[in-house]
Amino acid sequence: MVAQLSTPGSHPEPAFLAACRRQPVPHTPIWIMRQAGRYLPEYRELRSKVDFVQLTRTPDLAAEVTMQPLRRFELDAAILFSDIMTPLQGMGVSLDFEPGPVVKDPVRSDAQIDALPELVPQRDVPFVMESIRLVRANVPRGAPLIGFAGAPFTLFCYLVCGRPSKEFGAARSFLYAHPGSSERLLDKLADAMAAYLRAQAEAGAQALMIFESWAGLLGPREFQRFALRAVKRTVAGLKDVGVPLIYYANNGGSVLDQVATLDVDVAGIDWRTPLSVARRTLGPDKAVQGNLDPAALFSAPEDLRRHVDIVLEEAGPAPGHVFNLGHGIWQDTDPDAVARLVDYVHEASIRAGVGKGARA
Ligand code: 1CP
Repeated sequence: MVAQLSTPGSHPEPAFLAACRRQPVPHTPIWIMRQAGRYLPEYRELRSKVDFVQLTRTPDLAAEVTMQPLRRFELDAAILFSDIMTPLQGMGVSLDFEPGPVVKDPVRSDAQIDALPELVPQRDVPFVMESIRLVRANVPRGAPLIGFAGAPFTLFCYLVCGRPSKEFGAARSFLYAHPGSSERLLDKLADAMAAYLRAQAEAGAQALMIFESWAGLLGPREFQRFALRAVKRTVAGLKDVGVPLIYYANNGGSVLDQVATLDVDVAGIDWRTPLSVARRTLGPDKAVQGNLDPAALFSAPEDLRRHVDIVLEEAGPAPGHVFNLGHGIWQDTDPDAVARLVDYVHEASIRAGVGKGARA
């Protein structure tokens, strides 16, 4: 957790960082999961010339793609252009993006688990830290930069299953067939991600987000035994890192009570759980991030405003709300709808005076 001190005479903190720390803000800050990517013509243009892995490994290109959405929209934060699988590639895991990650040799034996090396970020993925430094030096409006990693269980899903899947059956059955080996693999991933996230903060990332994209695959008992235990280990490794931590559990409504026990500043909420319910379950010590349905960006403009009003209302007047979608933006979204969304979140939250109220 982060100390809530502000230095007298310093510049006002960016709204995104203030909201993460549940401090009052002039407007509700907004950024969008997957904001750098295929719905943007300028991304597709660059991608037509450079393959995805090359983009992530070339600091000036990764920094450029990170900043593309901030030039177009008045977003309150940038997120590093990279992928949750990038550090695993750095650990020697051979994989392709098609466009989702496909692992050449899925990890299914103790020998493979033992062979996974420790991650040394400066040695194995130095381009990530270099990209962070470039973004920090050039980002429009001095917007804060979010570094990120996959949560151990979500990485486990791709490593064990080998490719994107609706059910990740091979990964889920591995948990039951080999619980001890699963825990060992999750522990290794947890430690690697702690080192990775710390290195990102040291390079200049001003907040760190952990993506548990496949939280919804597990019942509450398995979530607790495998996913929560492992991510707690990552979070424990980041205790004194000094920047806000965000944990996002997609389709995580049934495990929110468990998320409440995680020592992070912000909980990312998908669109299936109203923010008022999330706030009640999480208690006053966590900010919330979310949670407009990505499909709502296909509404008529006046309807989109109504959907935004509902999210702002559900978040309530207390500080500690970062507006976002409930999951990543769809690639066929009209960028003009994003512009309308960003501008309206600012306008409506200023009008309503939300985020300035007393703490809940
Ligand atoms: O062809 C291309 O251009 C590659 C498509 C692509 C992109 C643009 C992939 C492959 N990854 C990314 C970038 C990316 N991935 C970012 C940075 C961009 C941004 O957010 O602005 C981030 C934060 C991620 C994180 C990521 N990758 C997650 C967690 C977030 C989430 O959406 O749940 C996950 C699950 C992945 C795996 C992955 N990598 C790529 C794809 C298409 C996928 C999803 C595969 C699947 O559905 O299982």
